[in-house]
Amino acid sequence: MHRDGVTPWPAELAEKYLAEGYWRGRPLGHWMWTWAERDGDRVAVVDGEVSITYRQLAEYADALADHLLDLGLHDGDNILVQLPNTWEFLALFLACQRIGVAPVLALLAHREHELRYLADLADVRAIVVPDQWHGFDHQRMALDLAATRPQRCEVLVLGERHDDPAVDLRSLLERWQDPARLRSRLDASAPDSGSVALFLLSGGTTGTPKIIARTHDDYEYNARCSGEVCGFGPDTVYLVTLPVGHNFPLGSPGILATLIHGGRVVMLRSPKPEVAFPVIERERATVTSLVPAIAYRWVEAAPGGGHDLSSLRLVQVGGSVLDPAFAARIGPALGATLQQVYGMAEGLLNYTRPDDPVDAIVRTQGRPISDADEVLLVDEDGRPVPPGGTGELLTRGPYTPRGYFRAPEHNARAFTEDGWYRSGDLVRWDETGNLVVEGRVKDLINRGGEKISAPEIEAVVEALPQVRRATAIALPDPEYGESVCVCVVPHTGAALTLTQVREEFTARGVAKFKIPERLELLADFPLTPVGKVDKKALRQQILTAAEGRAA
Ligand code: OOB
Repeated sequence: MHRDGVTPWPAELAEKYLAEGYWRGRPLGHWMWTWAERDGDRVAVVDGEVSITYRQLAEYADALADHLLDLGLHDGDNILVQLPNTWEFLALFLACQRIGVAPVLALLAHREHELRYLADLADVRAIVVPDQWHGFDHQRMALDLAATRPQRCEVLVLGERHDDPAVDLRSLLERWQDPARLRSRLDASAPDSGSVALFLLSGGTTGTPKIIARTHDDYEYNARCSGEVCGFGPDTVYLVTLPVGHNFPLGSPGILATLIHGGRVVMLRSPKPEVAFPVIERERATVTSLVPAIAYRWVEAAPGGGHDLSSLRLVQVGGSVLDPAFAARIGPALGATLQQVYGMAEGLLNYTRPDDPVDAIVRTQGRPISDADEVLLVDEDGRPVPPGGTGELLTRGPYTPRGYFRAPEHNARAFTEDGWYRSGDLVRWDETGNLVVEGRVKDLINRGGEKISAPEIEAVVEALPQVRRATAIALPDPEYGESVCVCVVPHTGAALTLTQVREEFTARGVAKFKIPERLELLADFPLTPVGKVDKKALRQQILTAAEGRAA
């Protein structure tokens, strides 16, 4: 079903991608049964004590899809999904793929502020949450949010349902009908492969967070091709360490490529080494993906950690800058090959190849997966930079959509007229033929791989009565790479503390990872020649002052 606000690929390109086999013209829900026919009795997903075969997974997903239809959800509807790394997430994801319902993949860290925005933007018809997570009552939050939606909005709960309007997600998996009959009925209502399969949250844009509509065709290709590049196959045991709603563990190559290539997915609730290492040993995990902040903890914990990690072959690290000196330690410490991943929810995926020279693996962020990926590096005026020069990466290709969802004004800036996505990343081609990320021009803070939009933070702080102007910048952080610092010009005579700022974020229900870790009160901001806040100069000013204090 067509959704308003999705920018399609130009028709002649879509035909080419289909004709040349980049896109295969089948929805993900169709592929689910292809996998089940191929590998029915093999284990598809392990979650703690639970092991589920490919056939069981497909049958659970079908049962759930049938119930979603009963709840009134159908092709063209969107739902908000905020779930931990569980096999039920996967069943729900696939159930949606059967019937054309597109999940908007939120993070567990998101709170009312983010969920309300996403629910409005995608006009969601259901919200799926755990009952509780780390002491927070997601069920209550979802019920409150659903109650204020202009249209009927179901709340599906994984865990203990504590309120009447909520639906127990597990009960929808358990009620079985004749699987064969159900299967042919659902086959008959399969969505179009060019329609939206899922919505990813953008980590790459400026201003309010945007969402990216990924189609069945493009996302299947993105995962399949990534899996080929990374050597995924039937013996792959992929450990899901990062939150499932992220593009990296979901489809780069992640969970989907593991299923496409006949491997086994192992769900993990927490990336902490003390949780992950015993599971790697028990399940003989062969590959996982990490952000640098977590890779750091693993490397620190591995020697003498007492766990057998010898099954690990490939450790993928991406999402934010990886220091080359630290990168060099990862492979030896974990007894695996490092693979750097420079990706984006907007599409383009770059990987170092397992057989690249060690030096390239340690120093570069890899190269695109597809011969149909186009990459252009441009200067501030949009002109291509000379060979070897650094420029903003622009990209187009078979899995890089041509616009954000329902964001026409923003799209006019984020995409060029001929459909290139402006990544906001400053990169260069290295002599090895791989890309190196050198910096960025977009206004965000990358905290351990979680992207935080600076204007979103500024809007919250500027609403405080003490504040005349606020600006948010990234400061270096030993653990997360970057942390959020807000700089404030207060009204005359007004006093403001970091605690007050943080309380405002909490009161508004903003995700914790976005809450500023530092506050700087200033008389004025340095400005650029055109009168905008000069964030680079501001950052330098604060770092220099801090050094002065330390000396
Ligand atoms: C991944 O996706 P997003 O959408 O959360 O963030 C994309 C942005 C990129 O534009 C870039 O600024 C940054 O994150 N980034 C990196 C990087 N990988 C991503 N910066 C430096 N080095 C890297 N290796 O972060 C993502 C999606 C799929 C796979 C891997 C990461």
